Amino acid sequence: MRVTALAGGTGAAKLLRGLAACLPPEDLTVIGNTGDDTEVWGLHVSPDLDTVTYALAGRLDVERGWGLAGDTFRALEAMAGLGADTWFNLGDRDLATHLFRTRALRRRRPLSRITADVAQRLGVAARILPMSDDPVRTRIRTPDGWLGFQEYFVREKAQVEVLEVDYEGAADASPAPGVVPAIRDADLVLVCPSNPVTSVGPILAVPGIVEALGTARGVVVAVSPIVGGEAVSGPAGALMRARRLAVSPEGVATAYAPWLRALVLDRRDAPSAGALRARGLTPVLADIVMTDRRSEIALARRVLDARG
Ligand code: FO1
Repeated sequence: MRVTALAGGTGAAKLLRGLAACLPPEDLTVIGNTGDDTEVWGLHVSPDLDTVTYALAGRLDVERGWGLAGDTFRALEAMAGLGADTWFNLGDRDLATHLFRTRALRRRRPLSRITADVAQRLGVAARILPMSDDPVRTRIRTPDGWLGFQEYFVREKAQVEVLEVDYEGAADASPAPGVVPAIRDADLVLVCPSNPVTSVGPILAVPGIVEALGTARGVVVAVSPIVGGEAVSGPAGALMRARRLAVSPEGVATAYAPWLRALVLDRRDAPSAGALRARGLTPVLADIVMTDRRSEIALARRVLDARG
């Protein structure tokens, strides 16, 4: 069964690990958010592409949810000693990925080719595609002005009020090669339990992707990142409110309407099932919160069964 997953952030990595245990890896394509991309010390960092790649390579630092397991931070210490910004922590081995990517980008190699190079070198058989090879940057408007996503999420620890979210560059971006066919031709398209506004939103903002979702030949299923009225992790609640979305399974359904067919929600949110059915969606109850490998695989199996 060919599965295409739209992914971003830490919630996605757990489910993708579960999926990789249930599918032949060559049947899995992941379309990664690049709205979180940022420049650190002159290097191009693609956090969501790296998190997905590291997760599928079995190399992710699962405690942090980003970076490489067992990494050291000697270069970071040395940069601090030189007075450089160090609020965004780059590990020593993680740096190699950013050096490799930045050098290739300077040689005008497309991000999609670079992402495939890194995945192949790390032994990942699944296909990982950036949503676009063109620059798209999520920006957050606060009472003190606009912030880049990492300034908001990491430097300010998401503790500032969100007035608006913008996907700069999205209107002029095109889906990366392979993205539209991967959505259109999959047996199952899965929206991972990622932040609907800043992890999935940028993907949907790339012209052509929502149309592909609307004409997908397979079932389009999302896993709710909201359980019991709040985000399982991260600032999804605040960002959904900024987008006037209810922080609930219904709000997730609104964010993904009209192309979503089924929504996997936590058993605690069973009361939302009726409202979802009334909107023509198939609610699928599951244990959404993944705390270990067993629960990651259990949720992945539940999602694959949701195909009906
Ligand atoms: N998240 C943090 O909260 N603090 C960090 O210092 C940090 C560094 C970092 C380095 C590389 C990378 O790929 C991700 C990193 N992240 C960090 C996570 C990053 O903010 C992602 O955008 C989030 O995972 C949300 O997508």
